[in-house]
Amino acid sequence: MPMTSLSSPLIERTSWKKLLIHRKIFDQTNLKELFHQDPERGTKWTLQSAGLFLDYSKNHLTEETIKLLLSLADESGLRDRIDEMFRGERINTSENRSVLHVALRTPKGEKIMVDGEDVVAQVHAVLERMARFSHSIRSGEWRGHSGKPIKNIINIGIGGSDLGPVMAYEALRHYSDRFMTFRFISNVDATDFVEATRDLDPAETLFIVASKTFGTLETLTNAHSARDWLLQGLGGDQRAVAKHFVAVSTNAPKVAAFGIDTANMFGFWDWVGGRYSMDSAIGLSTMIAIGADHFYQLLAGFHEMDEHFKNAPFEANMPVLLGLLSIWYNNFFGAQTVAILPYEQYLKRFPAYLQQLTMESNGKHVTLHGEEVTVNTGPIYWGEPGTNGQHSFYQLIHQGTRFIPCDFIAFYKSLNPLGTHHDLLLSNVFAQAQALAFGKTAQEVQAEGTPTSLLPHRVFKGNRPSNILLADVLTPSTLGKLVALYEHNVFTQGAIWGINSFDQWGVELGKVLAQKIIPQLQSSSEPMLNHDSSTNHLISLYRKNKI
Ligand code: G6Q
Repeated sequence: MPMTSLSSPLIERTSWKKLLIHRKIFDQTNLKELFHQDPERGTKWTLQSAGLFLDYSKNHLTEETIKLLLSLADESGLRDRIDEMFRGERINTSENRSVLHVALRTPKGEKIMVDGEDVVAQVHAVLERMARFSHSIRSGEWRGHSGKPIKNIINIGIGGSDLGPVMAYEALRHYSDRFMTFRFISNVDATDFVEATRDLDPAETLFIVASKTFGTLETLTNAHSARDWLLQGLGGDQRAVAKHFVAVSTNAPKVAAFGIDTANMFGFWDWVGGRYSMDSAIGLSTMIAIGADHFYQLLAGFHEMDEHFKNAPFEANMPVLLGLLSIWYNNFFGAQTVAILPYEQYLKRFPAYLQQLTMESNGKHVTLHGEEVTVNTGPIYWGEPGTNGQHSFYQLIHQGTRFIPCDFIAFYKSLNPLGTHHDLLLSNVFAQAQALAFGKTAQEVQAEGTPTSLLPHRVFKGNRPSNILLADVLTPSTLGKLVALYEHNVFTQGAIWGINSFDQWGVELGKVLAQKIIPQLQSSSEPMLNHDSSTNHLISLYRKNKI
């Protein structure tokens, strides 16, 4: 068994017990008071690493808190867990797999051995093929079946084979080839397919079928519809498929069975989890959009954060600190959620991407050893870009009854400088974090001449924690750092809870049940239904009304 055996159950650890006692201090004080006591607080609790700046001063913490959280990390064997991952040990125990997304961005020439093979060399061989292919598409050298160059790229995939590519395309659109169109089809709802293809010429369209298993219902259904659409548009010649379909998968036999030449397949490996795969061949659409050089910069950004995570002492380790703060709020303050608030329009899909990364990873109810956990695990991640969110759900964060730690993400420079926009945007980041932390007292509200009857409505209690992450400007490299930061933040949390952050058995049951229901919705004769009475009724109702 490669995993470190932990000395004691989580709630029995000395640091855990001490944290429970220490937590009580924060009932007697608040952020305003903590800032008042220490004028240096705003600079003291900050960290500049791997090109990112983190201000974590507006958190419920003192030196003792950090000391105890760091002891918890030590007592939980975090250092060993990190080393095991980077060594390629099979830390995904329920699937008996290594977890090596860090190998996807390890520089050429370095070595990571899995089962006697150097996986870094394999990664770079695929990257080089991807780069050649991307170049041939972008340069117009690759021609479609009727001789036209490819102008439209459609990625068909779902979950980890979709969210990363969509997020990265949106995030890096500034760097993308504006003469090309990029679309992403994921949902089995035909509307997704129809709307993505309705205005495109099949002769100029390339489909990337992205599926690790090549057995996913949604992706295969969409891929078949894509093939029909293509053949219909190009006169039915089956040879067109070779020029308009490529696959990204670990499953060559299934790719071939679909009719895609495996010469046009880009592989990856079982040690890359779906939600950790945007920097593998699953990123082919990203590479075509931004070009190979930018893609390599993205990988370099990931790697810089990997090195920081692997080597920095925990007290100066950004993903470790963020992970520990999440544990602190989740388990000691009863926080149910974390809000991700990017003040960068290009990061509009980043919260959705992080939802899968965080919740599929840490939404677990048993430990690595299969025992029921004794504390809450993965918090709910959600969010929207600012300033838009300020005009909708921020009300609840400021004045509601829930406790919601927030991560603000912003950049010193805009990719689209225009008049005063960027100063206005950043002023809102700083102001929101300030308002959350320090609020507005009844006296302050009264001093503005507010009628007494309105005072309670206009008071902001404050004392709401947040982190602010700042970087210079959104580049491919910065995006890589940000994604890796959250990957390792998730890892840290999972290691403390002692859960497997790398399996996802929870998605299976619904899939299996749907397979049973499909023929019952489609059969021409009345099916024998033996589900629960609600499901039976819903199936009958649908059958009656669908015609
Ligand atoms: C991610 C999950 C899941 C997966 C999709 C698509 O970690 O495993 O979201 O990515 O179910 O799977 P395929 O890539 O195999 O089609």
